[in-house]
Amino acid sequence: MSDFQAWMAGHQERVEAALSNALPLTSHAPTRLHDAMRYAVLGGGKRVRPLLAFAAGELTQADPARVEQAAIAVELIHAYSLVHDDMPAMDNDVLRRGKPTVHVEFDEATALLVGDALQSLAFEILAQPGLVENAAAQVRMLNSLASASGSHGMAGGQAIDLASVGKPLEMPELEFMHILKTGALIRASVTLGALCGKALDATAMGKLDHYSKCVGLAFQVVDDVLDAEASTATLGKTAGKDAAQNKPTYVSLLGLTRAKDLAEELRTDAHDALLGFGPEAERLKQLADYIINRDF
Ligand code: GRG
Repeated sequence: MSDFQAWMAGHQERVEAALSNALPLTSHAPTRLHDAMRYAVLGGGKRVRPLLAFAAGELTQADPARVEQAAIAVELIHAYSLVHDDMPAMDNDVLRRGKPTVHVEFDEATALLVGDALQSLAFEILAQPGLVENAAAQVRMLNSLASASGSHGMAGGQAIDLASVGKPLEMPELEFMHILKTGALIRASVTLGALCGKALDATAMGKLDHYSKCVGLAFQVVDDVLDAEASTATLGKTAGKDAAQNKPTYVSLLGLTRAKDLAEELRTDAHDALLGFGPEAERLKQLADYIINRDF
């Protein structure tokens, strides 16, 4: 196992334990809702967003205990979005992270409430008094996660996505949709992790933000490539859905080869954005590589 793989595995384990600790116990009422919340969040997922938060926290020498809380807040928002996205009114899927989706395993009303409750829990965690020493930085973190999740971020991107099924989208529109739907939360993961530590000046923050924009787009390009190339068993979610639903994607617009080239270009841009930083940016570079080279 490489040093990076060990770092990743260690942090994934840490995230799992922190999430388990933060989630309500199944023995507490309402037990069915709590059971479904734990089902939705625990025991699956690559935890890419928390890993990005930890890597950004290393850049600003943040206390990992603080980053951990920011990291799980972002993951809870991500988990809520997957639960709602899988519901019949949206993507209508039955498989997620290798197991039945929440509305299939429980029911639709429970799935709606799971998403609602996970979102509230994320903000409860991020609003903990004293999470970071600088109260103004904590308010920035709350603001950043709220705007990344809302209509100018993930929820807005999802609205554009739903409205575009079966319609031909041009590249700028596709890019705008993904900057909001997938990119905003990835960007917030990096910002939140960095804000847990020493303040960066505006130039450094701008470079870090450019890195996260590149990684966010690359993540989506690779997601489209995997949907076209990988199997359902490998992905743990239904493969080939984009083509089946006639959805505009990077693959449908560019073809597989150019989509892969684009992911490579974005990887180079992400690395270049970090050139001014020292060895403390190494994990962010490695994560960009992982996001582009992943096979699920
Ligand atoms: C319902 C408000 C609302 C938003 C849903 C995230 C999202 C928006 C929809 C998910 C659909 C999708 C396949 C988006 C593409 C990129 C993406 C977010 C993939 C899933 O994220 P991973 O690969 O999943 O990080 P794991 O399971 O590893 O956490």
